[in-house]
Amino acid sequence: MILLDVLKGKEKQRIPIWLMRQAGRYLPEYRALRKSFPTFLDLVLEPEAAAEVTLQPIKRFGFDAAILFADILIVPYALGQSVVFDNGIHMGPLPDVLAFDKDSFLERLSPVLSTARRVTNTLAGEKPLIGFAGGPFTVLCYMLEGQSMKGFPRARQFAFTQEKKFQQLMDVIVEATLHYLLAQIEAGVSVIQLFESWAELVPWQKQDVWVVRPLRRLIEGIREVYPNFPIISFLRGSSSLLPTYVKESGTTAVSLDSTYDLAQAQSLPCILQGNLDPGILLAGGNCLDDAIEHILRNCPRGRFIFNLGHGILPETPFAHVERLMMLVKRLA
Ligand code: 1CP
Repeated sequence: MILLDVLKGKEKQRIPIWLMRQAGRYLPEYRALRKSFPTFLDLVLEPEAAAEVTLQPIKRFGFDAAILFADILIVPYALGQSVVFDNGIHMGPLPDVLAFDKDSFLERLSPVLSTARRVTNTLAGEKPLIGFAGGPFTVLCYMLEGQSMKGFPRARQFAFTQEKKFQQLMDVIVEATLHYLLAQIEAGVSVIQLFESWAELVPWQKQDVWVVRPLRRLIEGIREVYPNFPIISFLRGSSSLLPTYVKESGTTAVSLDSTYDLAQAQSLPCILQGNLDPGILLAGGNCLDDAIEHILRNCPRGRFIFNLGHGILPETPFAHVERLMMLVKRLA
C-alpha cells in the first residue's frame, strides 16, 4: 500500500495520490445516490450507502486511499447538538457538553464505525482507509457559532472573553474526538487525518493553546494505544505555525494549503501532502498542467503525497481529475 509506505518512510516507486473531499457532489454517481436520502446526514448514517460513496472515487479514478464518508460535524451531532446540512450549516443550541458520556456518544456514532468496517473489508488490504476528525478548535467554532459564518465572529468573541469556559469545552471536544478516533482505528482505518480547517482564525498568542496542544493530545492519545500510528495534520491558513507544530505535535505528515510554495516547504522535517489549488483543478487546461508539473518538480520525493490544498470544489469537471491522475501516474 503505497500511501502507507510513504507515511512509514519505506521505499516506494511512485508518488501516492488522493484528494480531500474526493467523495461528493462533483461525481454524478454521488449525486444520483444522494437523491435517495432526504438529508446528507441520513446518507452518512446509512452504512451500506456511505460505504458505497466512500468507494465511488476509488472505482472511478483509482486513488491510492479511500477516506471515510462522514463529516467533521458528526462529533457535535453525537454530543447531542442538532446539525442540519442545507445550504451551509445550521446547528441547534449548544448541548450540555460537560455532561459528556462516552457510551452514548459512541453509540450515536456506531453507523459511521460500521461504514468503516464495511469499507475496510471491501478494500481487503489493497488500499488504506483514511479516518478523520475535525481539529477541536474548528469543531468548537461551528458549535459556538451555530452556522457556517465567515470569520466565526461569535465563536471567537466567546473564546476571547470566556477563556475558562472555552477551555473546558475544548477539553471535552478533545476527549470525545479521541474516543471517536480510537474507535475508527478499531474499525479498521489505517491513517488518521486531522482537519483544523479554521486554524487561520487563531492569532499567534493562542496558537499553542487552541491548536498545538489539543492536536498534540489527540496524537499522543492515539499513539498510547497504537504506537507510531500515521497521522496527517491539516492546519489550513496557518503555514507560519507549521515548523513549530511539526516539532511539538509528533504528526507524521502535514497537508499544505495552496498558499505555501512547495519549494519552500521542503525544510519541514516530516512527510508533506498537498498543495494543488482546488481552483486550478477546476480551471483545468495549461494552468492545471503547469501547476502539476511544478509540484512534481519541487516535491520531496519519497516523502510526498499528492493532494489538493483544500477540498475539491463541487463544480470541478471529473475530466480534470482524470487528467490529474494521468499526469501524476505518468510523471511521478
Ligand atoms: O449535501 C451534501 O452532499 C453535503 C456536502 C458535504 C459532503 C459531501 C458536506 C457538508 N460534508 C461532506 C463530506 C465530508 N466532509 C467528508 C468526507 C468525504 C470526502 O472527503 O471524500 C470530509 C472529510 C469532510 C470534512 C469537512 N466538513 C471539513 C474539513 C475539510 C475542509 O473542507 O476544510 C469541514 C470544514 C466540513 C464542514 C462542512 N460539511 C459540509 C459542508 C458544506 C461543510 C463546510 C461548511 C462551511 O462552509 O463552513
